[in-house]
Amino acid sequence: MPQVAIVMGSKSDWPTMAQAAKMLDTLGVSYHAQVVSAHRTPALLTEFSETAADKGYQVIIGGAGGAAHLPGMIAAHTHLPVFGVPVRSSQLSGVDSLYSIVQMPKGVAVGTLAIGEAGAANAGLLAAQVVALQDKTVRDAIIQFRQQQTADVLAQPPLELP
Ligand code: RP5
Repeated sequence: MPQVAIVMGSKSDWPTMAQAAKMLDTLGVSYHAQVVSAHRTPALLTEFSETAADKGYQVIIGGAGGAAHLPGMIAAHTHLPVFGVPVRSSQLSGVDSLYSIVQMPKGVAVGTLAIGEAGAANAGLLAAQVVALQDKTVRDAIIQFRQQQTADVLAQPPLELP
């Protein structure tokens, strides 16, 4: 069974949420990605969330835009850690998504990431860091990724005027 579930409110969220999948690929973490909508498929959301732990998922990443209730409603149905990604919306640029995800009531937690692709990539990274607590191969991959990222910055040539 995959270690991480990536769910999103609509297929239109996939270009953003694919950044989470790419990060998990980079770090050698297995995942399953699917559309689960809090509003359009509420019964599926309940079934998915309530069975996620028994299926073996360790972390759930939920991405949604606009009235982005998906991560919070998943968190309401499972004890697994849930990371929420606010997807950039066409009307309000994702600030609506951010506010919808971040303001959880005390007692039900969602770890909220930044709006858009950076948030999705970091959700993948955070999910891998959770998996790495029990998985030495993933831990080594994260350490290697961070070292390479640092080396790439330090190897950049001096800046010149544009
Ligand atoms: C949300 O509504 C989805 O997460 C998506 O970000 C947004 C728009 O969905 P579509 O109309 O593109 O399917 O539920």
